Amino acid sequence: MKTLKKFVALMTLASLVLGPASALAETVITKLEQDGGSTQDSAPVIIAKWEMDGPVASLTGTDAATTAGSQMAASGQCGVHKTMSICGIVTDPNGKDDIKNVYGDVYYPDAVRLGDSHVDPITGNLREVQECGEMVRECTMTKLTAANAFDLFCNKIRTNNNNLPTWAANYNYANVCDTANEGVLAKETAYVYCCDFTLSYEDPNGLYTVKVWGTDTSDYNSVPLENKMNYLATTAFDIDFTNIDYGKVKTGVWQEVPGNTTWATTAGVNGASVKNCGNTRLQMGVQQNDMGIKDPDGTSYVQYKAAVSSATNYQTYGPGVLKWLNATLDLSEMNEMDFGVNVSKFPQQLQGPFTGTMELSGKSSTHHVCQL
Ligand SMILES: [Ca+2]
Ligand SMILES: [Ca+2]
Ligand SMILES: [Ca+2]
Repeated sequence: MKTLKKFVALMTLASLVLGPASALAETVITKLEQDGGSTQDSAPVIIAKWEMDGPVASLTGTDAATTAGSQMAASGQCGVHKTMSICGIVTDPNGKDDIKNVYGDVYYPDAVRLGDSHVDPITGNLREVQECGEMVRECTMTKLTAANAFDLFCNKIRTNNNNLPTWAANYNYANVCDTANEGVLAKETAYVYCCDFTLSYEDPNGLYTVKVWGTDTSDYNSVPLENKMNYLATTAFDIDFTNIDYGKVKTGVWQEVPGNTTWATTAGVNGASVKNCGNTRLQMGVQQNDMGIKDPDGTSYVQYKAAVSSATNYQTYGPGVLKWLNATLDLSEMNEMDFGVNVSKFPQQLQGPFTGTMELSGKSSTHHVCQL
């Protein structure tokens, strides 16, 4: 025992001599707080805010629907994003030039989980939500010239899209635009700030919270002004095949033509892949004609089957029937489409080869629910 105690004592001494630098890793607590930060009477004031079709430079003042507030439309094309401009009218009790920075913050719809295929359009990386309704991104705004600000808000929006803006209490078009009412844009006592925000073609449809807030030279933060922007549902898909060739088919034997998960840059024959290009989840439907394999009285001898993804079973369907396939494609998911045909009889009066048509349809499916 004595020997052991000595050993411990020696070890303690050794660590004292070597000091903290001998550690491989140490955690140190750091701390700071913002000088200013909390809202004060002299902080900037967000008078009104809105979203419109971008980019800012085109000063559109438009959105996708006449419904009150802002609605944005997705492209429905893979890789084609939507540029949305976020704007706010900002003033400050110390004068408009006391305003330092103004930001637009966009938050995902609360209830939506993105799935495993969602790619952030700015970073190019896969992105899942870490918490329900988390911030998508923040953009830093720049101010418009007084002339552009007045024309955009007091002419274009007031006249053509009157119900677009969200207002802070006690503000309206009269006390923003009319000289007789000391309008803040008419008298140039406020600025309009805007930024461009990229909505991916595959950002989920739904209600996004959008906040505009600012800071001043004393580092005081405004109260944010927020609304809900509705990214309207668009269901769309793309395929990388123009033909399905079943090849040589034996009577009564299923002939399968599996797809693949390799996207063909030029659409061709077989190797079928489908990709979700909308902002909803996607269910695929398929319908085929009888390829002319029938008797004169209309009796048909063809059956088909199809599946999306190798993880689901084939579903069979007859000619002329629209079959909705069970698998659902997540946002921007690409997957295979597998097809099969069974000809129970080749009528002797007919000669091949036989050709027909396949119609593919897409319909929206509800998003994954966020329950993190
Ligand atoms: Ca101020
Ligand atoms: Ca609208
Ligand atoms: Ca393919």
